[in-house]
Amino acid sequence: MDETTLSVDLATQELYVKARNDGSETLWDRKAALKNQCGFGEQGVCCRICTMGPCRVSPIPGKGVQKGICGATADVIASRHYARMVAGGSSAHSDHGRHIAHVLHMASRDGDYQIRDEKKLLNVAARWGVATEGKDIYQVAHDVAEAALNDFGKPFGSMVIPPSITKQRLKVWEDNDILPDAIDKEVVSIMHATHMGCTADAESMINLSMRTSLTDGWGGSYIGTEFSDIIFGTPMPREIEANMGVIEKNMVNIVLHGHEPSLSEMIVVAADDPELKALARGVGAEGINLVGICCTGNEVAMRHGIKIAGNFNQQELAIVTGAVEAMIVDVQCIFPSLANLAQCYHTKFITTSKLAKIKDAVHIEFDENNAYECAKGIIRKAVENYTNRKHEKVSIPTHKSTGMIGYSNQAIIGQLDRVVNSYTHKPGTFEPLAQCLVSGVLRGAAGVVGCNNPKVKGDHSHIEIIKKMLANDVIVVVTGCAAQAAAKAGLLSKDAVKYCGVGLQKVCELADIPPVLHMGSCVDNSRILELVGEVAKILGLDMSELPVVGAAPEWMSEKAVAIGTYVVSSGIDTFLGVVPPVTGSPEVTDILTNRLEDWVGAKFYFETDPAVAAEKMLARIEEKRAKIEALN
Ligand code: NFS
Ligand code: SF4
Repeated sequence: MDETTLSVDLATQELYVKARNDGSETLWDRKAALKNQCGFGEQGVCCRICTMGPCRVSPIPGKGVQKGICGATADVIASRHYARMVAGGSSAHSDHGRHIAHVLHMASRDGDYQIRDEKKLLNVAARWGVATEGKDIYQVAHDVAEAALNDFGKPFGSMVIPPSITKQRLKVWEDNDILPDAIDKEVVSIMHATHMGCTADAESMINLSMRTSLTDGWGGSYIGTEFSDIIFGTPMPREIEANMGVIEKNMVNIVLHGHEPSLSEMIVVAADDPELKALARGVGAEGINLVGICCTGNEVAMRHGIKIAGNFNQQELAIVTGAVEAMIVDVQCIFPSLANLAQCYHTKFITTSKLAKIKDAVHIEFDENNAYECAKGIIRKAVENYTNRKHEKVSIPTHKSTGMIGYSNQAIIGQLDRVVNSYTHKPGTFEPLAQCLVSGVLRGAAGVVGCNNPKVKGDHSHIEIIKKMLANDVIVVVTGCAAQAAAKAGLLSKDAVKYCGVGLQKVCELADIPPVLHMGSCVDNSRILELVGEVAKILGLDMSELPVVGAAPEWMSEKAVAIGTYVVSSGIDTFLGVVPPVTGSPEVTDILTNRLEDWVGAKFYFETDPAVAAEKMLARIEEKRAKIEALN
C-alpha cells in the first residue's frame, strides 16, 4: 500500500512504513485483507435480530428479496439497526457519565478525588434542587452525585434537562414526543422496541432513536463533562504539543488511551510522585513522559497540558515507535489488536476496566477507592519496563505541532470578556459572540467532531472542512479525534488566523484565540450544546435558527451515531462524511436527510467528498442567517 494514500499525517505515513518493515500489522492491512466489505451490511439491510434469520433483503425496491422471514422490510431492518447504534452509543457515553458521578460521590477532603470547581458544583446543585446553604461542600457534592445517579433510573417523570436548552427547543421535543424519561430507561426501552416483533415503522423507530439520543447529549454526556470539571477542574486555555514527535527517546513513555478521566487524572498526579521519578532515573531514563491518544488524551490535555500523541488511527502506531513502555487503557475505541502488537515490541499493554478486558493484555483493575496507589502501581510497571526497550526497534517521527487547547465555555467567556464593549455588552456572557454572528462579522459556527475511519484518508476530511470554514469566516469548535487532527495540522495555533477571512481574523485577534477552539473529548460535545443553547437564548431564537452546523467527517463509532442524532434533535444540521448503514432503506434515508427538518428544524447530510460537504455547510449557514439578520 502506498502510505501517502492512507493519511495526510506525515508521522502516520512514516510509522506505517516502519510497521510494514517490522512485520507488524495495522488497521490498513486488515482492511485490505477484508477485500470487499459486505454490501448488505453497508446498506443496513441484513438483520440478525432473531434466529429465523439472518435475513438479508435487497437494498433496491421492487428487485430481489424484499422481506425477511417475519415480513420485516428494508425500512424496518435499517431503522432498527440505526436505533441499536444509537442505543450503543448513548449507553457508552451515559455509563461514562454515571461512572464520573460515582467518583464525585466518593470525593472527600482528604481523599484521592477532591472538588476543584466549587462554583460549578453549586450551579449544578440548583438543577437537581439540592439545597446548598450552610452545607459543607463535600456534602453538596455527595448529594448532587446522588441526585444525578438517581436520574439514570428514576421510575417517573422526565430526565432533568440542563438550563441551557431554549424553551422553544423543549416545546419541539414535547410536540414530537421525544423529551426523554430516565437515561437508562430510554436505552432499555429502545432495545425492547427493536426486539423481534416490536416496532416495524421507520418513522416511529427514528423518533425513538432521537428520544434515546437526547439522554446522551443532554444527560449522560452532560453529566460526564460537568462532573469531571467539578472533580478535576474546568479547563482553561494552555499550549500543548501534538503528534508522535511528543514521544521522548530518553524517557519512560506512557500512552494514556481510552475515555474516562478518573484513571488518567490519577496517573497524571502519580507520575509526579518523587518515588517514581527516582525509580525512572534509577533505570537510566531522564524521567516519565505521559502522552495521550483519543479522548482520554483530550481530557488530560485540556486540564493538564499533557501532550497528544495522536488520534484514533494512530493508536497502533504509537506502539510501533518502539519507545512506549506502557499503553494504559480503560474503555472505548481501543483496538483489540493492541495486545498482540505490544508483544512485537516491549510495550506493556495494560487494561484497567472490567468492561474492557482484552485477551493477551496485562489486566490491572483500577480501583477508585485506592486510586492513587493503584495508579502508582501501574506507572511502576511501565518504569520497570524501560530496561526491556529494544533499541534497534526504536524510531520516533519528529513531527509535532503546537496549539492552544482548553476552551471550556468558562474559558471562552473569559476570552470574550476581552472584546466586551462595556456600553453594549455584559461581561461574563456569550453576548459578544452572539453579536458577531448577528452583525455577520462571523458568518456562522461549525462543530467538527468525531473519529478517524480507514474509509477516509486519515485526517484529510477534518482538515479540508475546517480550512474551508475558516476561509469563509465561520468559527470552528472541535472535540474528539477531529480536535486532535486539527492540533496535528497546526490549526489550534493562533497562527492559523492566516487561513481565516477578515472577519474571523479580527475576532481572533481581539479575543486572543485561535480560530479553531478545542472544547475537549466527545462527551464534551455537551459543551457545544451548552454554547449553542446559551447564544440562542441571548438572541431569543431557537437553536435551529442559528447559523450553526455540525460535521463528523471521518466518524466510525456507534457513539458518533448517537451524537449526530442528538445534535440534529437539538436543531443543528449534521454532515456525515461516512455514509451510515441505512441507504438500503429509501424511507430511513429520506427521514434522516429530509423529513427530520419538519420535525426538529435540522437534518442529516451524507456527503463523502469533504470539499462538497464544506460547500453545503456554508450554503446552509447562509440559508440559516435569514432569521438572525432580521434582528439587525
Ligand atoms: Ni469519539 Fe473518543 Fe475518537 Fe471517535 Fe473514539 S476516541 S469518544 S468515538 S474515535 S472521536
Ligand atoms: Fe429475519 Fe425478521 Fe428475524 Fe430479522 S427479525 S432475522 S428480518 S425473521
